[in-house]
Amino acid sequence: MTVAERFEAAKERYSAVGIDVEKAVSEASEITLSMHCWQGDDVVGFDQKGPLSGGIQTTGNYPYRARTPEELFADIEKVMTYVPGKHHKLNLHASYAIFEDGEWVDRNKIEPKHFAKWVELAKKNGLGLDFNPTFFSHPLAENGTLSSENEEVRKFWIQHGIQSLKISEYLATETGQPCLMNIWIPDGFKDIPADRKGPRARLKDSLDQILATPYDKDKVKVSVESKVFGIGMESMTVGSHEFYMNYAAQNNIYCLIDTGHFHPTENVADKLSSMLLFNDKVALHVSRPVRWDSDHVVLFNDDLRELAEEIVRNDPSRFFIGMDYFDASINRVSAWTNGMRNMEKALLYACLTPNDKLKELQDKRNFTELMSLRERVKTLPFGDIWDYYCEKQGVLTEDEWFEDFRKYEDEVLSKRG
Ligand code: RNT
Ligand code: ZN
Repeated sequence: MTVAERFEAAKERYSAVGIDVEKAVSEASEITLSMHCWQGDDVVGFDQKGPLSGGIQTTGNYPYRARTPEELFADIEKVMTYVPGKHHKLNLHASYAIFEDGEWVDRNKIEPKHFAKWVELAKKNGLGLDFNPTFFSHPLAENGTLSSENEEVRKFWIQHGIQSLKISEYLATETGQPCLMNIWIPDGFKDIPADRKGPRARLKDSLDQILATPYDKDKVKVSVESKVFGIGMESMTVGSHEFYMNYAAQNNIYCLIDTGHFHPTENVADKLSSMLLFNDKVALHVSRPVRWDSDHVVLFNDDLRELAEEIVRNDPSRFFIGMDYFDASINRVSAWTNGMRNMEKALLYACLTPNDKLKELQDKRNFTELMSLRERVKTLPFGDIWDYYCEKQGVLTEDEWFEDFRKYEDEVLSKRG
């Protein structure tokens, strides 16, 4: 059977539970995902020689890591050919500044021009751009950044934040779309701190100083990302969830919820509706926690489906959906692709869920039928709609993309040293 034939048959099955498949397909394709640039090179970036630091780690040594802007760009373009959806963005980190003609400047001096090549890439591929200052993998980030007790160090990182605002504004101007600038810092303590308030007060003051810099609030949206712990920061993180939730509310900026940054038994999907009652938007880093790590490749699993359902039920345009995972133990291009496609799958799956009907059953407290309908939906031929969705947008289907990727690995990636 062709994809079109399978689609027609599947459509009938979905109509039987009241789902308008064409509408679902078109809704899903309008949702914007921001693809992180850092899966392609193990979060190494171009501005430092040292190792990744800040309580995040990439493990594994699969070959063919992108080592230059050209290689990373080629891989990004390849991944994008496998991702359906019409309006995507690329999410950059400051450490991916591109220096030319032997120039190099430190993070407190980076400027828009160091991201001109990224703008070119974005424009060529019709992508928006988001930005993250990089408060890790740097000699001055070893003992705290925005919360540091060393005033010189703290000043350096405040200036990095200010430069990042300028760069974000430039990215927004160039792409004609708002740029989300997300702040995550690795500051924290391995063991029980004697003073929790001091570091948090300094973080608050540092953020105040960064945000006091004039910037165009229509173009740049600022978010702050919390984390419950990091490797080597097991006892306390300065940027906790309570800290940022209050800071964001008071300063009219956004909270970013990374799905890997909570205790493993917390349901992150459950948090979104609460956030939306008090904020016009919520920012996300979609990631997959596994025990103590937060950044495994995103899979099409229950957690992701529940997250996507919350997004779809509560108006996808109220979310900044960024991806955040990295794995160096498998091919980086296929890891990247799987995570992006899985997010797309979960959103399409959520659009193909009879959400109104399920809500009605809940409101009638008819939990008997609610459970049964939910389970019935799970056995509908979702794969046939997914393949149609891919094909319609000129992207290879589930049976096809991996073979094509293999060719890229053989013909392009394997030539890398
Ligand atoms: C780390 C945070 C942060 C980073 C990226 C590279 O735990 O999730 O978002 O993953 O900024
Ligand atoms: Zn994150």
